[in-house]
Amino acid sequence: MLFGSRTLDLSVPQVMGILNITPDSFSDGGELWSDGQLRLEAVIDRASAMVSAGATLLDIGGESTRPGAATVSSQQELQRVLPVLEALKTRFDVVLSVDTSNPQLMLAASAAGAGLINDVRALCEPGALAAAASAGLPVCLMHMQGMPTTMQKKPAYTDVVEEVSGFLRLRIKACKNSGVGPLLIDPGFGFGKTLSHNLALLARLRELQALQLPILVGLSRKRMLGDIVGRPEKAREAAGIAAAVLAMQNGACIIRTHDVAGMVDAVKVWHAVLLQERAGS
Ligand code: 9MG
Repeated sequence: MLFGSRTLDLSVPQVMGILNITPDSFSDGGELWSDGQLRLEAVIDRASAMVSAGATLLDIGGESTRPGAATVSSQQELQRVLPVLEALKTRFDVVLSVDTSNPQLMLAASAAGAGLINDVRALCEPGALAAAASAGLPVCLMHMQGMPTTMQKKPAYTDVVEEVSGFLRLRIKACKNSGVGPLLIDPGFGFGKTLSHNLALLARLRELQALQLPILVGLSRKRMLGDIVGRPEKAREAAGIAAAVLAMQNGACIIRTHDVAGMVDAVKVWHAVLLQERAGS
């Protein structure tokens, strides 16, 4: 699949490293900041470590979607993300994804060398469909029930897999009507979902293949893993790998993670077994 100027073979799962550049993000927020300033050298070092470990995409986020996180203005988000994109695009031969719902940033990021728009609001913000169409980049459409500030208050579904799938189907249609694409889809683990909803989505992820689009998943360090293994965010790597392997087994082809090296090894093992299976022994 073509991501801007770079092609990735999605028949082998690809690992997307998370590069949160917010001072208050979920899990690793703030580590790249000092005295109220983003440390560009530290961002480059973090990106370099993830690329060396085998990430083929980096997801750059300037707005935290953690439940209850502070909102950022459009201008602040642009000021955070664009210098990072500029710094990374010439240094690393990977797809730079921009985690944003902001139409202005979608356009500016496309001009600055981004290869993917990752929108947790599935282009529902006013102007987002038109901006993504003009940006001309692939878009990952994620499902979320509610909005980040309130989404974990009382998530409710009759059949979570059917409802996530139905929502994505509508957004795919809206994108096609507006000339947006190519598309990827994401069930949005943890976004307006209880543990039981998340587990149902993971167990039945294969059903989303009916939408005939590449599936991206983000499970890394999430609360659902903490609820299962009882460990703090930074000690959930093994749990995240187990969940990602299940997701790959059920059709996921991009894995969004904080912990790239271990995930790359897991993908290699999973893929080696797949090839052996296909060889028929
Ligand atoms: C930005 N972000 C945080 N969690 C995510 C997830 O699960 N999927 C995608 N696509 N983006 C996410």
